This record gives sequence, C-alpha cells and structure tokens, in this order.
Amino acid sequence: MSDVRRRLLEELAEGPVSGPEFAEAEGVSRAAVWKQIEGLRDAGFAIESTDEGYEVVDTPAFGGDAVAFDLDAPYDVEFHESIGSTNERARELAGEGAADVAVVADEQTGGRGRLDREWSAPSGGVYVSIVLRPDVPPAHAPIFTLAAAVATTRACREAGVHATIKWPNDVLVVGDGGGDGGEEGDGDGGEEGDGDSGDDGSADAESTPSRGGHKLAGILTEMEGEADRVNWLVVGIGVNANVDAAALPPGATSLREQVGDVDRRVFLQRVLEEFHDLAEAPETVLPAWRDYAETIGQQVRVETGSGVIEGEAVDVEFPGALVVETDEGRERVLAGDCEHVRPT
Ligand code: BT5
Repeated sequence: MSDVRRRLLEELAEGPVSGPEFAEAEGVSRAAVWKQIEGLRDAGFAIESTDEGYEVVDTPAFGGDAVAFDLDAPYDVEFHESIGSTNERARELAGEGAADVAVVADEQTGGRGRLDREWSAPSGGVYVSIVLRPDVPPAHAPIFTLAAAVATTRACREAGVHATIKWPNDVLVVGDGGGDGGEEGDGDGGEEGDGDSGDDGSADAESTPSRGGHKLAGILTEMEGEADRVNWLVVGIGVNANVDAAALPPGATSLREQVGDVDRRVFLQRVLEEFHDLAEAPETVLPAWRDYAETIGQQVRVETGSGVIEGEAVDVEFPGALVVETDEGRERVLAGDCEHVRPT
C-alpha cells in the first residue's frame, strides 16, 4: 500500500477529508487524490462527496484497505484473496527487510501447522502472519506465541465465543463454549522453530476429535535469529471464522458454528490491536494467558524431545514454559506436545 493511500485511509477514519487540502498537505495533485478515492471505491468503500469533503459511509466486508481502515495498530496490510501460506509470504517479506507488516488472506491453499503439519484454510477464515523485528534474544520468542493466543482469545470472546487456551498455542472451545473444563485430546504443543531456532523434536500427532475441546484457532511462530538477537519473527494466526465445521478436520470448530458469521474486518483488527499492545508490553502477556488458560490445573502429559512429563500443570513462566508438578518435583517444559488427561 502506498504511503499516500495509508495516510488517506487514516484521515478518512477520522472524518471527512477535503480533497484539495489533502492534496496540498501530501504534495500530490488533486487528480492523484481522486484516483486514490476511486481506488477505494473499487475496493468496496462507499465514499460520499459532502461539503466537508470525502466521507466514508460504508466499508467493504474484508480486504487489505478494509482492515487498514481505522486500524489502531501500526501494521501495513498486504491482502491476498488466495495464497499458498501467509507465513511463507511473510518470511519472504521478512527476508527482504520488512517489519510491521500483516499478510492477510481469505484462503490458503498450502496452510502450515507446526512440525510440517497441514492447516486447513478454506475461504472465509482469518489467516494472518505478522512480521516483527523485536529487539529480544531468540529465547524470548515463545512469549509472542502466547501473546498471539491471548489476542485471538480476546477477539473470540468479544465475538461471543468463550474461547480458552491450551498450552502453548491452541485456542479452543470447551464443552458448549462455557469453558467448563474437561479434557482435550488433540496432541500438540511446543514452540515452533524453522531450523534457525531449532526443532523441539516432539512426535507428530494428528488432531483427533477431542473429547472436551474443539480447536478454533492455531498459531505458528517462526523466526530467524543470531545467538543473542532475533532478526525477524513471523507470527502466523489461523482462525476458523466464517467457515463450515464440515470443511475442517475432525475436532475443529469455527466461529460460524459457535455464534454465526462475524465481521472479519473488525475481528482481525481486534486481533492485530490486542497483539500489538501485548507485544509492546510483554509483562502483560502471562497474567492474561493464565486467565484464559485451559491447561492450568489439569493433569497433563507432555511429550518433549527428551521424554514424557506427566503431572499437574500448575503455572506458566516467562517466556512461556509450562510448570508441571510431577512425582519427582516441579519441571519446567519449554516445548512439547501437551495432552490434557483425565485426573486420576
Ligand atoms: C497449528 O499447528 O495449530 C498452527 C496453525 C497456524 C495456521 C496459520 S494460518 C496463517 C499462517 N499461515 C500458515 O501457513 N500457517 C499460519 P499445529 O498445532 O501443528 O496443529 C495442526 C493440526 O491441527 C493438524 O495436524 C490438524 O490435525 C489440525 N488442523 C488442521 N487445520 C485445522 C483447522 N483449520 N482447525 C482446527 N484444526 C486444524
């Protein structure tokens, strides 16, 4: 998106914009502003010419300009009707030096989960990958995964779905959405690495229809880093929004199934805004994560690269380690496939 387009969208979000004044402030011709307005109309905006200037009276349901309009977070939005994987595209952009870009798609044809698993991404979902360049050591990367889970959970709750989080990165609906506990049988967990950050070595596990929880969203964080500093991070979030549950793998649910279709523009804006606020204030992530956690207080079985850890999940610690009370004492688990098991 051009800088002029972005600033025009910003000003339109504040109220009517005078074409001549905007043209002068930007140092462009009136014709150039008119062209941008026409471009926005083509993108689905209803823009009226009033005495005070151009005024947006309706926005398109979804799309790059739609998400950028009135977005309270500093991300550039790149939109694709259909793409292989937003994470792939975001990695490409990151490699070219981009920062603070949100790659968004209506559909992915090669969506990826962790450890080479597939992510079903039919048209109607919310698929976004955010490129960040935080000044943190690579070991802190998991906090961004947790931040994404918190942001997604908040947006789901605002949409009327009582979502909860399974460590570290699954957003679930348990029971009838009332968050009433119960176990969950979808084996996964662990921080994602792309080779630069290392593989957690955990065993692959296909999602099975879960006994107590249904997966609504997943997060895939990838990064490239030096020994002491992250070069870039790509945080990919996939939410089953306006899609039929029948189009998803067993054990999955969607916002449509839970509460009906949502306004994806507003939903994604809320995810991006919440994520940005959390990423800027990492100390706020864990308290929020604990509030939404399904895992804390559960008997868990975590498969890690170095063995299986069983016990009660009692806490999560920075940068995202699960604390498990085992027969041998407390263990901190940084990565692994976590299963909630029935308490004995
Ligand atoms: C995840 O992996 O949950 C991370 C998913 C990240 C997807 C986003 S979409 C935007 C961005 N671009 C990408 O290409 N990816 C990211 P994992 O924990 O490994 O879970 C994957 C497992 O979940 C699969 O093996 C299936 O069993 C199940 N699954 C696949 N698609 C699903 C869906 N749409 N809803 C629920 N479960 C699904």
